[in-house]
Amino acid sequence: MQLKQLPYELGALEPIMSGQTIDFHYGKHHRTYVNNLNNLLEQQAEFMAQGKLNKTIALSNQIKFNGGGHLNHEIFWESMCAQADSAIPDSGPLHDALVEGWGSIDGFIKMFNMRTAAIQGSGWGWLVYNKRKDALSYRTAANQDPITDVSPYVVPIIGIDVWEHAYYIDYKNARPKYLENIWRIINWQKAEERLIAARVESAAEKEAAAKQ
Ligand code: MN3
Repeated sequence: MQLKQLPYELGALEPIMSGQTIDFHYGKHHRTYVNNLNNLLEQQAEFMAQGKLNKTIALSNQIKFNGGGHLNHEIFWESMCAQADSAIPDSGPLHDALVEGWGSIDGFIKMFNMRTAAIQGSGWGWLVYNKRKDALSYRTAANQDPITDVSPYVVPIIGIDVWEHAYYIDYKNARPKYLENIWRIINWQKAEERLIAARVESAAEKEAAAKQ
C-alpha cells in the first residue's frame, strides 16, 4: 500500500487546521500506519508460505488496526478542502438527503458534533450511505476500525477523526471546538460525489442480486 499525496498543500486548511497538525498527522501518523501495514502483510505472506497458519492468524488484529488506519485517513484527507472551496450545498442530492435525515444541514451538523464529541477515547464519526435504507445515517467507530467492519451495508461519505492527534496542536483538549470549526473545511462536493457513486453501486448490487 502507498501513502497517496495530499490533495492540497500542508497549510491549505489554515486557520481551521494548521500545517503543523497536518504535517504530523499525515507525515507521521498516517505514514506509520502504511509502513506497519506493509511490514505486517509481508510477514503474513511469509508465514503463509511456511504453512504457519497460527502465526498468520495472530497478525489479523494488527493488520485490521493499521489497515483501517490507512483506509480511514485516505477518506479523511479527501473529506476536507480549503475554506474558500468549502460550500455547504443549498440544493442537490446530498443537500436533499441530509434534509430528509435531519431536517436541515444545521440539524445534521449539530447531531454529528454532539455524537462525535461523545465518543469515548479514540475513534471516528461517520456520515454514511446506508445501502439497505437508501438513506444517509450516522455511525461511530472505535480506534481505527474501518466503518465497513462496523456495518457491511454502509459506504463512507464524510469521516472525521477524533483521535487527539487530529486536534491537539490547534485546539488542545477542546474536541467540541475542533468539531465546530471543521465544517468550514469540509469538501461537500467530494461528499456528494461519494453519495452519487454509492447509490449507483447499490443499485447495481440490487440488480445483480435480483438476477440470481
Ligand atoms: Mn488520525
